[in-house]
Amino acid sequence: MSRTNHFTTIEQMEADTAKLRETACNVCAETWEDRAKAQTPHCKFGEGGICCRNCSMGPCRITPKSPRGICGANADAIAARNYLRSIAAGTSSHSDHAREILHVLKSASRDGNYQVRDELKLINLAKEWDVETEGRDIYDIAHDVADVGLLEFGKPEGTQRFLTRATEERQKVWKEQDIEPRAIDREVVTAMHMTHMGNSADAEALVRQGLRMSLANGWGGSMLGTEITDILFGTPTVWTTEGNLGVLESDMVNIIVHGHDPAFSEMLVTACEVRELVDYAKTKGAKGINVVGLCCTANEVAMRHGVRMAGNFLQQENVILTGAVEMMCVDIQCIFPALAQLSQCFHTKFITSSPIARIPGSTYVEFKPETAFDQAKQLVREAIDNFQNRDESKVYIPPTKQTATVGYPTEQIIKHLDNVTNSHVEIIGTYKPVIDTIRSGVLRGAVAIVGCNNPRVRPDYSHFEIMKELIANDILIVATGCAAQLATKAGLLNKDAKYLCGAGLRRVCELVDIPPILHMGACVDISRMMLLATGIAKDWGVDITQIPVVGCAPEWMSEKAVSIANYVVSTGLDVYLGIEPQVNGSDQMMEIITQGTRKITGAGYIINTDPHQLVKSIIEGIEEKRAALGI
Ligand code: SF4
Ligand code: MSK
Repeated sequence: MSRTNHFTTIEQMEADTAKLRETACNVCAETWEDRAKAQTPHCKFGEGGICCRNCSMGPCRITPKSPRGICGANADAIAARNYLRSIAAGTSSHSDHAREILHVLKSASRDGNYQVRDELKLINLAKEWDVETEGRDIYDIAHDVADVGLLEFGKPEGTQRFLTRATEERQKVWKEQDIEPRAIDREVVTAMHMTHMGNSADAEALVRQGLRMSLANGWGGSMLGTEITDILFGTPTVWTTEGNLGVLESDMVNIIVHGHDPAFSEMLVTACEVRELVDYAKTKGAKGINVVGLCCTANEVAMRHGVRMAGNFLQQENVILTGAVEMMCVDIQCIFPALAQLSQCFHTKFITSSPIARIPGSTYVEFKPETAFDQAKQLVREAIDNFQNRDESKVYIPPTKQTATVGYPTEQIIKHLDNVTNSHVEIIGTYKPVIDTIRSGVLRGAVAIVGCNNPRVRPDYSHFEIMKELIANDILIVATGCAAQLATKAGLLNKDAKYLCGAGLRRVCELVDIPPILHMGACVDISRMMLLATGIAKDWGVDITQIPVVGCAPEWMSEKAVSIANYVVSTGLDVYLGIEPQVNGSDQMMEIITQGTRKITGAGYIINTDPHQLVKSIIEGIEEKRAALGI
């Protein structure tokens, strides 16, 4: 048997889904596949971004016969305004998530529900922000840091503090192009103001605001979210865990944590380890409590606790369809409202916890930092009580799962590089070893693969095909979000995946003892990738636009992804998209997002819905950058 037979194919994943859809049929439930079919064909005006309902004179739709809305806005203005509003929603989502985490830091105390777990990171951030640290209690420092962070959202003057982490070249570009982001809330409010009826109709001006607002996300909200989460819950470290539906256990109480904000899931994970509750589960006939993650919450808890991962975005209904879930606890973002109704076909308790994500049919338990642990223990107790209500005739858990090595924030990447270079003191703590392997051609470059699933394409297929092709061509991958989850399910985060790599990447994996795809976290953690690319450019001594590193979102779907793609482009890295942004009703907008931004930031989109063509252009793009560097 070849080593590659250890991996799970898309066909195997689809066979599991097909079995679960039989269960759906038996309980008269619908799934996203049914709803996607019912929504097809999609509205062409919506797809092209040329339907405007920004005032009640409309909605106005652009056609050859009616090329302007009632106010005179044309396709370019309407598509650009809709695009900017998507970036505003995405920026708001990541940034509001960060704001919540900052409030949790503000509430942290030595004897409270939340403590500071990474004191060094807190001290470093305090110093970066000129918060006094000498002789002070760590919690006083934490509260001051939280206050400074919270001001990033609404300060009346100045730009985002984290911009100074970027290369000097990037900072110069942002200043010269007038896209340095000011307060996060201000950038979103400005975008909403610009897109109000009777304001901007200039597509380029609208896209420029999109770039600036996205930077308020990537180098503001998202970076804050990641930093503060690390301070509160610990900077991730490397764990070996497992992923896919086979992590659900037939003889244990299964609790799912789903969403993005780890403040809730961290408490639930801790509560599931409480001896008294584990014993209580045993009195109810279960062997124990099995807490597993879904979507980006899975990434968060896997890389801090090794918690196993049930799957990614389009797998969320499959998890309930196993019939073996006692409770699903959700926080924010990417949660199908359909889960509430689906849970009612089984014994599953569906718990919402945030005022940001209220879903009819759920049980709402508003999670508060002051009472978090008691609330988590109460929920776990209720899940245990629910074990006896499981209907065995409805249970089918696909056995498929894979081993995964996760948890490679920049700190871990540097640590692993240091481990293999400890005889060269001058390159300790730098990216120079990886730069040397890229320069010499052992590695051709690196790609950050991020993003969701989208029913517009065969789920997970594009991720899988692109990942396999890139590693076979000696291109290292860093992954976050649901793309990282596919890599988990497929077995590509297993160190054995080196057998799918080209000779150069395989050698690097063996030497550094890493898988060829490095799991960097949740979608909010793409800020880690920006710092990684920045570190490589700084240590290389070239502009960030020159390094053979690019971003790729093969199956993106959310407005967060639109904001992310814009901050990656603003950071100077090309972004390869497998799903077309909804602006193709405007030729000008298609030109701006693929070419026009290059004049502003030095980077742009390359779009191709065929994953094989897309990966071909990624490799060509990387080789072009190498050639331009003379390597
Ligand atoms: Fe129509 Fe203009 Fe109103 Fe939009 S803002 S709905 S294009 S009239
Ligand atoms: S969960 S934003 S589907 S990555 Fe972050 Fe996955 Fe995309 Fe949500």
